[in-house]
Parts: sequence; C-alpha cells; structure tokens
Amino acid sequence: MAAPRQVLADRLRLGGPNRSFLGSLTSVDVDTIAAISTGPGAGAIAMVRVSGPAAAEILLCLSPALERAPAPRTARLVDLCEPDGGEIIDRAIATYYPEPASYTGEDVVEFACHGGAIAPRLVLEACLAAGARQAEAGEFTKRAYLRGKLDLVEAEAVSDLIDARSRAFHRAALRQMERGLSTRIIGLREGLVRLEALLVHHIDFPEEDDPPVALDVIAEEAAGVVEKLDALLVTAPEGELLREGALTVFAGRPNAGKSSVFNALLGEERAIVTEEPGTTRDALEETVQLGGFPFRLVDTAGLRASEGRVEQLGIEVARRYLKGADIVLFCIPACEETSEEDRSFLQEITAPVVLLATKADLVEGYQGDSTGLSGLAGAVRVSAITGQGLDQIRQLLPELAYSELVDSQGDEPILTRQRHVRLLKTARSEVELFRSSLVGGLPPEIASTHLRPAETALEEVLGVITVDDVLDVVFREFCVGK
Ligand SMILES: Nc1nc2c(ncn2[C@@H]2O[C@H](COP(=O)(O)OP(=O)(O)O)[C@@H](O)[C@H]2O)c(=O)[nH]1
Ligand SMILES: [Mg+2]
Repeated sequence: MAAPRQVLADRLRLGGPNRSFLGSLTSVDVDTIAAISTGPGAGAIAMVRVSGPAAAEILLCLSPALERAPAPRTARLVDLCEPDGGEIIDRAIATYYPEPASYTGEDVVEFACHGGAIAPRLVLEACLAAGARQAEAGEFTKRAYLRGKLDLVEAEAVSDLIDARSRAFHRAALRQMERGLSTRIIGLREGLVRLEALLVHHIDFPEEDDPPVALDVIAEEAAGVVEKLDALLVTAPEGELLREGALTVFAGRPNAGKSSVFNALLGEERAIVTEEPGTTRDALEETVQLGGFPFRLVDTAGLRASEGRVEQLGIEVARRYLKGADIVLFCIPACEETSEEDRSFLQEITAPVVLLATKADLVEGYQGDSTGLSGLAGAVRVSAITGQGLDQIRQLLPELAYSELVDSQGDEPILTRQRHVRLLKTARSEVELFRSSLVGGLPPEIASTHLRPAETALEEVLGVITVDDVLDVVFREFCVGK
C-alpha cells in the first residue's frame, strides 16, 4: 500500500476538474444546511440555498405540487408552503443540483424567491422547519473545499471576490479563482518533486547505469525554482495593499487647500472647507479607486505648531497617520513660500512624498515650477477650483503605490494574503538552503532534507494538508450563505 503522503502527492498531481484530493481524507458533514445567500435589504430577488443529503426532500416538502424532484439544473416555478401543508409563503424559482455537479459537491437546491424583509426569511424558516440547519459563515464554500471542488486558494478567492472594493483587487481574486495561483503553486511543487527524484537517482546510482544528472545541474534547477518563488513574492507588498487600499495621507500647513483637493478627488464635499485655518481636526478617511486601484485617502489637520488643545490633538492624529502612510500628499499653496516649518515636517516623513502646489489658479500665468516652491521643483500644480492637476494625481498615485502591478496588467498571479506569503517565504528559504547545501558540497542526503519542508509549505497553501485552525480562520471571514 502506498504511504499516505504518496497518495496525497498522486492526488495533487491529478489536477483537472475532479480535484477530489481531499475527498477521502476529511470527514464531510452529513447534515443539510440552509441560508439566505443574498445580502439584506430590499431587492427584487433573494436566494435561499440548501445543501446536503436532504436538499431534494426539503424542496418537495415545501412544494406540495411537485411529485418528484425536478430535472437537474432546470428552473422550476413553484409555490412554496410551510411544511405539512401550511400557508403559501412565496412563489419562487427552484433549481435542483444533484451531487456532485453543484457548488458544494452535495445535493443543492436554490430558491430564487422574492426579496425584501419577509419572503426570504419565511422560505429559510420553512427550510429549517423541514429539517435543515442554519448554515454557518462560509459553510457552503467550506463544504465545497472539503469535497475537493475547490482548493483553499480558490476558496479564499471566493471570499475576496465578494469583499473586493476595487477593480484591481477584484481582478486579482478572479485570476485566483480561475486557478492562476493554484496552477503556479502546483507547478512549483512538481518542480520540487522532480528535484527529489533526480537526487534519489543520484544517491542510488549503481555504477553500471547511465551517469546521473550532475549535482550542479540539480542546484541550477533549484535556483530556477527560487527565481519563480521570488517572482511571486515580489508581488506581495503591493498585493497586500490591494486588500485595504494604499494609505494616502494629506499633509501641509492649515489652509494649504488639503481638504479641497481631498474633496475634489472624492468627487464630493466630504471635508469642510473654510478660509479659517485649523478647521479640520480629526482625520477623515475615504476609500477611492484611482485607475482601478484602491486608495485610502486621509484628510488631516494642518501641520503647525499650535497652542490650541483641540488642534494639537488633531495634529497628533495627523502625525500617527503620517507614520503609517504609504504615500503622503504634501500641500503647499503655489502662491506662498515654503516655510522652515514645512521643511521640518517634510523631514519627519519617511513615506514617498508627492508635493502638491495647490491653488494653482491663483498664479495662473506663472511659468516656473511653482511660485513659492523654491527647492521643491517637480510639484504637481493643482487647483480644486479649475480641476487642474487632478488627473495627474489620479495617474501618479497608482504608478507610485502599485508600480509592480500596474506593469503586469493583471495577467500574473498576485499574492494578496499573509497566509500565502508566509508559506511561500518558508518554501523559498528551504529551497535556497537546499541549493546552497549542494553548491557548498554537503552530501546530497543532507541537502535533500530541505525539499520536504518546502513541498509541505506549498501543499499547505493549497490546503492539501491543513489543520482545523487554519480552516476556521479562512472560513470565518466569509458571510453566511456563501
Ligand atoms: N483659489 C483657490 N482657493 C482654494 C483652492 N483650494 C482651496 N482654496 C481655499 O483655501 C482655503 C482653505 O482650503 P481648505 O481646503 O480648507 O484647506 P485645508 O485647511 O488645508 O484643508 C479655503 O478658503 C478654500 O476655498 C484652490 O484650488 N483655488
Ligand atoms: Mg482641512
């Protein structure tokens, strides 16, 4: 009998649509779950989803007019009643997906019922009365994963797709759901298995056989794997930014025009604009998409030495944001001189700074860089009144915050999750240790001890091997009904 590890490896190699490498390894729940899968609030249609062995039975129980389960994957108009011949609760479209050709891989029934506050609730309650259990967050997708319909990376992508607030993150999640990242990781793992095989051949090589692949050739192949891992890892810093958005903080003295540019980029009057300096005290944060990339724009209190207690608090908040900023938009009115104070605040900032010469409309005819900005050449001249320079900011920010991703056009897989990054870093360092051990002349048997941990790390990304804790963390962040 093959060792369990080998079984896993063989299943992983299967790939393709029937990737049921987990099927026999994990106990699959046998109760039937139900949930409202659409978001709350008014809507023409809502969906109640049922998955598990009793799904068809529940459908029949709620639809007395049906004599048997309808043809698979065919929409049927049904009057739904409370179980045991109760009142009619809705007229809905029911679709039956017998296992294994369903989202979860189990028997699934989907009710497209009327939306709003009452109908979906009643349909769900009828399902529960007929024997289903309320699904937990992410439980449908968890079942799909346990049934081998999805690997863990794809399951995570489902959650990302729902959470996406920018086109770029949505695109990354979609690629991930199309197995872009999984395929890449499976390929890398196969590369490692091959290295292992070459090395075994080298170690066991009988004298009369063909000469084995030279160790330096094996080391070179390992270097190739490291390179591919690096190509993925290089996307991680920006990939992780895609999730929340790049923190882009406005700074500059009071009355510099920060709130006005902030509002102009948002396209709404979010922050109060006045000619009285020092009005913005708290930090205001809004998420925007620029060129499809997400940014967290933060308007802050003006930076200046202040006596006022409230203003000082505001300045403290601004400082904290500036510390964590990915980009700082430093505003100085085009018609004013930079002050010592501006310069000293600028020196505190460690993030990349974009200088904005604001209120450019006031110095319209001026041909130089900016009137007062001596020594600050290259500032973007902007006017919240004429709109000058706004497009330039919209273009500049994605290039600054997402330079790697802007270039790749979204075709390559991107690492957007800590979990993936951590495991791929482990894999990388193990493969590198393997390579350097070989090059350093250590016995191949010793070098090879680094291959298994690397493979294990890759398998853990895909979820071929997982502990329940990991699953709990992954699926907890889902909404109920997915
Ligand atoms: N002419 C002109 N005035 C502006 C412009 N942006 C802001 N202001 C004025 O400058 C003052 C301060 O603007 P505000 O956005 O509140 O600055 P903040 O204190 O840095 O947030 C207000 O009176 C605005 O109307 C601009 O582009 N052109
Ligand atoms: Mg302001």
